[in-house]
Amino acid sequence: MKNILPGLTALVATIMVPGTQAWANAETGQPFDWQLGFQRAASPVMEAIATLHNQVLILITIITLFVLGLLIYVAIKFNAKANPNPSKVTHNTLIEVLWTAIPIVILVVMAVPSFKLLYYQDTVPEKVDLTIKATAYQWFWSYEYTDAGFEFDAFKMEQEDAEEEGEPYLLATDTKVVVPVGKVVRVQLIAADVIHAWAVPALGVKMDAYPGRLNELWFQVDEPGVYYGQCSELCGQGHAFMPIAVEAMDEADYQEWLAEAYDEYARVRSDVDVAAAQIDTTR
Ligand SMILES: [Cu+2]
Repeated sequence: MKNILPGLTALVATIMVPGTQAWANAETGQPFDWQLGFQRAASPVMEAIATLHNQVLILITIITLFVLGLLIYVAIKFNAKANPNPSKVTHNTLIEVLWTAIPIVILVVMAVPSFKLLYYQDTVPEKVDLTIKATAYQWFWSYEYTDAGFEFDAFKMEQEDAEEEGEPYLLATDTKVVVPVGKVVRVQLIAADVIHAWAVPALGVKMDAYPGRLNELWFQVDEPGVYYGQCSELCGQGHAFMPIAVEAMDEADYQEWLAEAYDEYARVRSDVDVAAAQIDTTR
């Protein structure tokens, strides 16, 4: 019963208060038992996605209840017992115009905020604070901090290590992507072998990484924390073993990390250690 309560609370709050994040009381940006809706939003884009989702949910609930009401009305009023001599009417121009026009109006009403959001998430803001180039390999990610001039690889964290660190296995990585809170981060995406995708639900980002083509996405993290994601394009047998972990820090902590990371990673790298990417899929 205790487990059902957050879900019920979320359901009631979602129905009663449009646009709220009913799951905001969840402690982390991760999924939890009996969750309804998305993971807790941690970026303006994800907040906008959740809001639009909740608004459309209200709209489809009203439409579904209306259609259900009509069906019940028809089943009761026009069944063979209640209505032994059926009407022979086959056309009613007014109703036909209405049931064409009203759905079109509803679709247009839905399209306006939907397209607004689509362009909002698609357009990288002019002022970018940090650019990270993510390269996808079978089966890990490599991150280059282009301005600072260093790069590192991020492999999945082994199960024993994840349990020890209290991090979710298959979502945690041995090295995290670190970003400052409240800053616009641009991620440029490319793949070295096959198509992969870089996705972090709490940040509202998901973008394919192609060989030979540079894609880009942007996000801005609202509060410090670790946000997990996964490769979201089937990319081979190790597809499930190339997670993404983004850690957002306050500016001061970020600068400290940056200095340390520079000392550790800045180097000229001749090639990627592909042998290290071989994943034991037997476990
Ligand atoms: Cu992949």
